[in-house]
Amino acid sequence: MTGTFITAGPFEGQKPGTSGLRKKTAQFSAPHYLECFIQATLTAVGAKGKTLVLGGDGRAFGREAAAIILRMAAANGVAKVIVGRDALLSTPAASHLIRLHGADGGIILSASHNPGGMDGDFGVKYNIANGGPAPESVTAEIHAETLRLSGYRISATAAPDLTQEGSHRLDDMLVEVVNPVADYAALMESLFDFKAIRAMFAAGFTMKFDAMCAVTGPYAVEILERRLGAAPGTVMNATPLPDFGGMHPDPNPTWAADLYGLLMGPDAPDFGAASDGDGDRNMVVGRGIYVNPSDSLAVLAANAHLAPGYAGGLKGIARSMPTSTAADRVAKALGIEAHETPTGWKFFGNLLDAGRITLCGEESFGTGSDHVREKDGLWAVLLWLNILAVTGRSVRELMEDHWQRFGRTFYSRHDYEALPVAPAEAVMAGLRQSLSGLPGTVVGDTSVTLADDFAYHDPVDGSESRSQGLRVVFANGARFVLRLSGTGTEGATLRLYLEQHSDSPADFARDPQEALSAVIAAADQLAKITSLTGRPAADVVT
Ligand code: VG1
Ligand code: CO
Repeated sequence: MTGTFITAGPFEGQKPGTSGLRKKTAQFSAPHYLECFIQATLTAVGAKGKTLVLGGDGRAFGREAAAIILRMAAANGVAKVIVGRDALLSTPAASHLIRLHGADGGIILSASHNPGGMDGDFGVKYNIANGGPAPESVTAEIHAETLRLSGYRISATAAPDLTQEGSHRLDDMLVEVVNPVADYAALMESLFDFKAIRAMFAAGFTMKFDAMCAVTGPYAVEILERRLGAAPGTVMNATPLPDFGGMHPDPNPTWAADLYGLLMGPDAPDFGAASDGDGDRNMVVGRGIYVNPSDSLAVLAANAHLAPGYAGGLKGIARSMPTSTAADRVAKALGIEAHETPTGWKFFGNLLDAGRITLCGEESFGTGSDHVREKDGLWAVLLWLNILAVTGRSVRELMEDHWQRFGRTFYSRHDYEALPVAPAEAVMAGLRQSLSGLPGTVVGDTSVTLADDFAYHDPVDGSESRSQGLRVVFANGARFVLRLSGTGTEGATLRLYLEQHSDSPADFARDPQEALSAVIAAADQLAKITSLTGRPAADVVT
C-alpha cells in the first residue's frame, strides 16, 4: 500500500439500493463521503493487483470523482484501470469493457435515470467480473465495510488527464484512457444486420432518438447517424451535459414528453426512442403508438431470431416479477424456460452466466441480453430497427400481429413519488399484514387467488432474496404488485404495477388505463393507497 491514510468516517446510510449507492450530489461531494464509500468497495472486493474499468454518465461531479477514485485505486494497489475518455462510459459499454478485457470489475459513476447537477443526484455502482451489477452478497459486504472503516488511502499524485486517450501512469498503476464508444459500437455491429438497417434508412425510413443530454448522445450519433446513415439530427439532445440540460433523463412518456408528443403528432417519424442518464434504459414509440416496455420485451423475444446475433434462437427469457407476463407467453410458445426474478438487473446475472436465458427485461424500460450483463438501451433500439428492417412492418403492425398471436397483456405502473416515509410504509405494512387472509376474498366481480410477499430462490447459486414486493393475483388473471423504490434519494416512492390479460381481439384497441380500471380500483381498495397517502392519483403513469 502507498499513499496517505486519511482518517474519516464511517458514514451511516451508505447502503447500496436497487442499483448502487445514490445520494444528492451535494452529499456525495462533501468531504470524505465518496472516498469512504470507495474505500469500503476496494477493501470489500480486494483491490490489490486487480484490473478495473471506470466511467460514468457525464453528470456533475463525475470527472472529479473519477480523479479521486484513480488516486485511491493507486494507493490501494490496483494494477490497472481502464477509463472512458472524459470519464464517460454508458453502463452497457462499461459492462462490455469489463468482459472484453477480462477485468476484475468496474466502478460506474451514475445515478441513472435520476436528475443530475449539483442539486440533483449522484451515484456509484460496483460491477463484478462478469460485467454485471454486484450481487447482494457483495453489496452487503461493501455496506458492512462502510460501517467498519476509519478512513481511506489516497495517492498524493495527480490523476492523469482523462481528455487524452492512451496509456498513463499514476504511481505504480497503469491508467488506460480509451474511446468510450468504439468497442461498444463494434459489439452492436456484430449482433445486428447493419446492412438491412442501412438500406431501410436509405429508402426513407425516419426516426428520432432522444439522448436527453445524457451519455447515449455520442453512442447514438456514431451508430445511428454515422454507421447506419440515419439523417443528421436524428439524435436529439446529443451532447452530454453535467445537469442533463435540466432534463430528467428518464425515458418515459412523462419525462421524454417532447419525443412522445412528436411521435403522437401529425409530423411523426416512423420510429422514436429515448434512453436514460447512463444509457441502459429505452423507450420505444412507433408513429402514433406507444410500446409498453413489458410488451417490448415480449415482441423482441418473439422476433429476436431475425437478428444475426440471435439467429440460433433463445435459450430462455427472464423478467422481473412486476414486469407483465407477456414475455412468459412467448417463452411458452417457443418452448423455452421463463424466469421471474426480483426487481434489479443484478438478479439476471446468474441466469445469463449459466446459459439459462438469452433475453431479459424489466417493466421500467429495461431490456437486454447475454451480450453484456446490464440492460442496454441502444441495443434494444437496434434490435427493434433490425426487426423493422427485416419484416418491413411498422411498429403498429408488429404490435397488432403480436396481440393477435399471443393476446394483449394490458399493463401500467403508477408511481407515487416523494411521499413522506411514514404513509408509504403504512401502505406496505397494511397490505402485508392482510396478505394471508386475502385468498378467496371477493373484490368487484372476481376474487383473489394468490397473495404473497415475493421471495426469489436463485436456481443457480441457491441464494434467497425475501420481501421483494407484495403481489395479489385474481381469478380473472388480473394482478397488482406493490413495492417501494430502492433508487430514490428523497422520501419514499411507492410503485403500483397493474396487469390484465385478454385473449379477445375485441379488447385489443382498448386504452390501457380503461382496460385496467377494475384492477386499479381493487388495488386501492385492498392497499388503501388514496386514504393513507392522501394522494388522489399517481404522479407518473407509464
Ligand atoms: C428502478 C426500477 C428497476 C431498475 C432500477 C435501476 O428501481 O424499478 O426496475 O432496475 O430502477 O434502473 P426501483 O427500486 O426504484 O424501483 V437504472 O436505469 O436507474 O439503473
Ligand atoms: Co439507467
